[in-house]
Amino acid sequence: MEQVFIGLGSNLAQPSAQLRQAITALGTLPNSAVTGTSSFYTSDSLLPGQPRYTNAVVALATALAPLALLDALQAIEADQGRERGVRWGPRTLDLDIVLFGEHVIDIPRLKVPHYHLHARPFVLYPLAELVPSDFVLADGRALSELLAACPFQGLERMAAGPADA
Ligand code: ROI
Repeated sequence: MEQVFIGLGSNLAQPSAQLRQAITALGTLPNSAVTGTSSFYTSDSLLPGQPRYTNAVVALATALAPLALLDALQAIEADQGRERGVRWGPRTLDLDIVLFGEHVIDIPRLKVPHYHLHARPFVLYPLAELVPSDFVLADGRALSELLAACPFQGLERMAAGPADA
Protein backbone atom coordinates (compact mmCIF):
# COMPACT_ATOMS: atom_id res chain seq x y z
CA MET A 1 0.00 0.00 0.00
CA GLU A 2 1.16 3.51 -0.77
CA GLN A 3 0.20 6.64 1.14
CA VAL A 4 -1.15 9.07 -1.46
CA PHE A 5 -2.41 12.62 -1.04
CA ILE A 6 -5.01 13.95 -3.45
CA GLY A 7 -5.87 17.61 -3.89
CA LEU A 8 -9.52 18.41 -4.56
CA GLY A 9 -10.84 21.65 -6.00
CA SER A 10 -14.12 22.97 -7.35
CA ASN A 11 -15.54 26.35 -8.24
CA LEU A 12 -18.81 25.44 -9.96
CA ALA A 13 -22.11 23.77 -9.13
CA GLN A 14 -22.00 23.76 -5.30
CA PRO A 15 -18.29 23.22 -4.69
CA SER A 16 -18.60 21.72 -1.20
CA ALA A 17 -21.11 19.17 -2.44
CA GLN A 18 -18.78 18.34 -5.33
CA LEU A 19 -15.96 17.71 -2.88
CA ARG A 20 -18.09 15.56 -0.60
CA GLN A 21 -19.29 13.49 -3.57
CA ALA A 22 -15.70 13.07 -4.77
CA ILE A 23 -14.54 11.91 -1.32
CA THR A 24 -17.30 9.30 -1.33
CA ALA A 25 -16.18 8.19 -4.82
CA LEU A 26 -12.55 7.96 -3.69
CA GLY A 27 -13.72 5.63 -0.94
CA THR A 28 -15.06 3.20 -3.55
CA LEU A 29 -11.80 2.86 -5.54
CA PRO A 30 -10.51 -0.71 -5.71
CA ASN A 31 -7.73 -1.72 -3.29
CA SER A 32 -7.89 1.71 -1.68
CA ALA A 33 -9.13 3.38 1.50
CA VAL A 34 -9.60 7.02 2.48
CA THR A 35 -7.56 7.45 5.67
CA GLY A 36 -7.95 11.17 6.21
CA THR A 37 -9.79 14.27 4.99
CA SER A 38 -8.69 17.83 5.64
CA SER A 39 -10.94 20.75 6.39
CA PHE A 40 -12.47 22.52 3.42
CA TYR A 41 -10.94 25.88 2.49
CA THR A 42 -12.19 28.64 0.21
CA SER A 43 -10.01 31.11 -1.67
CA ASP A 44 -10.07 33.38 -4.68
CA SER A 45 -9.03 31.80 -7.96
CA LEU A 46 -5.42 32.29 -8.92
CA LEU A 47 -6.85 33.51 -12.21
CA PRO A 48 -9.06 36.61 -12.02
CA GLY A 49 -12.66 36.53 -13.17
CA GLN A 50 -13.53 33.04 -11.88
CA PRO A 51 -15.73 32.09 -8.93
CA ARG A 52 -13.97 31.33 -5.63
CA TYR A 53 -12.70 27.80 -5.17
CA THR A 54 -13.31 25.28 -2.44
CA ASN A 55 -10.29 23.02 -1.86
CA ALA A 56 -9.35 20.10 0.37
CA VAL A 57 -6.80 17.27 0.56
CA VAL A 58 -7.57 13.58 1.07
CA ALA A 59 -5.17 10.90 2.29
CA LEU A 60 -5.65 7.64 0.41
CA ALA A 61 -3.99 4.31 1.12
CA THR A 62 -3.89 2.50 -2.21
CA ALA A 63 -2.39 -0.47 -4.00
CA LEU A 64 -3.19 1.10 -7.38
CA ALA A 65 -0.26 2.08 -9.59
CA PRO A 66 0.14 5.84 -10.21
CA LEU A 67 -1.32 5.88 -13.73
CA ALA A 68 -4.16 3.54 -12.76
CA LEU A 69 -5.00 5.96 -9.95
CA LEU A 70 -4.76 8.91 -12.35
CA ASP A 71 -7.18 7.17 -14.74
CA ALA A 72 -9.56 6.54 -11.85
CA LEU A 73 -9.39 10.19 -10.73
CA GLN A 74 -10.11 11.42 -14.25
CA ALA A 75 -13.09 9.07 -14.42
CA ILE A 76 -14.45 10.60 -11.20
CA GLU A 77 -13.92 14.10 -12.63
CA ALA A 78 -15.77 13.14 -15.82
CA ASP A 79 -18.53 11.56 -13.77
CA GLN A 80 -19.05 14.84 -11.94
CA GLY A 81 -19.43 16.80 -15.12
CA ARG A 82 -15.90 18.09 -15.65
CA GLU A 83 -15.63 19.42 -19.16
CA ARG A 84 -12.12 19.54 -20.44
CA GLY A 85 -11.26 22.17 -22.97
CA VAL A 86 -10.46 25.50 -21.40
CA ARG A 87 -7.10 25.04 -19.69
CA TRP A 88 -7.21 26.59 -16.21
CA GLY A 89 -10.94 27.23 -16.76
CA PRO A 90 -13.57 26.98 -14.01
CA ARG A 91 -14.37 23.38 -13.11
CA THR A 92 -16.88 21.31 -11.23
CA LEU A 93 -14.12 19.05 -9.96
CA ASP A 94 -10.34 18.88 -10.12
CA LEU A 95 -8.51 15.92 -8.59
CA ASP A 96 -4.71 16.06 -8.48
CA ILE A 97 -2.23 13.49 -7.23
CA VAL A 98 -0.17 15.71 -4.93
CA LEU A 99 2.10 13.05 -3.39
CA PHE A 100 2.43 9.35 -4.13
CA GLY A 101 4.30 7.66 -1.29
CA GLU A 102 8.02 8.08 -1.71
CA HIS A 103 7.79 8.25 -5.50
CA VAL A 104 9.11 11.08 -7.63
CA ILE A 105 7.36 10.85 -11.01
CA ASP A 106 8.15 13.05 -14.00
CA ILE A 107 6.38 11.92 -17.14
CA PRO A 108 4.17 14.02 -19.43
CA ARG A 109 0.91 12.80 -17.87
CA LEU A 110 1.97 13.00 -14.27
CA LYS A 111 4.40 14.98 -12.16
CA VAL A 112 4.64 14.06 -8.48
CA PRO A 113 5.18 15.85 -6.15
CA HIS A 114 2.65 18.10 -7.84
CA TYR A 115 4.40 20.72 -9.91
CA HIS A 116 2.74 23.80 -8.37
CA LEU A 117 2.51 22.51 -4.81
CA HIS A 118 4.94 25.08 -3.39
CA ALA A 119 2.84 27.97 -4.75
CA ARG A 120 -0.58 26.72 -3.68
CA PRO A 121 -1.58 27.50 -0.11
CA PHE A 122 -4.94 25.80 -0.80
CA VAL A 123 -3.03 22.50 -1.10
CA LEU A 124 -0.17 23.02 1.39
CA TYR A 125 -2.32 24.01 4.38
CA PRO A 126 -4.89 21.23 4.08
CA LEU A 127 -2.04 18.75 3.51
CA ALA A 128 -0.39 19.98 6.71
CA GLU A 129 -3.51 18.93 8.65
CA LEU A 130 -2.92 15.30 7.63
CA VAL A 131 0.83 14.79 8.23
CA PRO A 132 3.28 15.30 11.12
CA SER A 133 4.85 18.76 11.38
CA ASP A 134 8.30 17.36 10.41
CA PHE A 135 6.95 15.82 7.18
CA VAL A 136 9.44 15.66 4.29
CA LEU A 137 8.34 15.24 0.66
CA ALA A 138 9.75 12.47 -1.55
CA ASP A 139 12.00 15.01 -3.28
CA GLY A 140 13.56 16.04 0.04
CA ARG A 141 11.72 19.32 0.64
CA ALA A 142 10.38 19.86 4.14
CA LEU A 143 6.68 20.76 4.23
CA SER A 144 7.44 23.31 6.96
CA GLU A 145 9.76 25.17 4.57
CA LEU A 146 7.11 25.23 1.84
CA LEU A 147 4.51 26.51 4.30
CA ALA A 148 6.86 29.24 5.55
CA ALA A 149 7.36 30.45 1.97
CA CYS A 150 3.64 30.35 1.11
CA PRO A 151 1.51 32.60 3.32
CA PHE A 152 -1.89 31.39 4.50
CA GLN A 153 -3.20 34.79 3.44
CA GLY A 154 -6.39 34.66 1.38
CA LEU A 155 -7.40 31.18 2.54
CA GLU A 156 -10.54 30.79 4.58
CA ARG A 157 -11.07 27.57 6.50
CA MET A 158 -14.71 26.55 6.43
CA ALA A 159 -16.48 25.57 9.62
CA ALA A 160 -17.27 21.87 9.96
CA GLY A 161 -20.40 20.81 8.09
CA PRO A 162 -19.97 23.40 5.35
CA ALA A 163 -23.04 24.75 3.64
CA ASP A 164 -22.79 25.77 0.04
CA ALA A 165 -22.85 29.48 -0.65
N1 ROI B 1 -7.37 28.80 -7.40
C1 ROI B 1 -7.76 28.27 -6.22
N2 ROI B 1 -7.94 29.09 -5.18
N3 ROI B 1 -7.99 26.93 -6.08
C2 ROI B 1 -7.81 26.08 -7.13
O1 ROI B 1 -8.01 24.86 -6.97
C3 ROI B 1 -7.39 26.61 -8.37
N4 ROI B 1 -7.21 25.81 -9.46
C4 ROI B 1 -6.82 26.31 -10.63
C5 ROI B 1 -6.52 27.77 -10.83
C6 ROI B 1 -7.35 28.34 -11.97
C7 ROI B 1 -5.03 27.89 -11.15
N5 ROI B 1 -6.79 28.54 -9.63
C8 ROI B 1 -7.18 27.99 -8.46
O2 ROI B 1 -6.65 25.51 -11.67
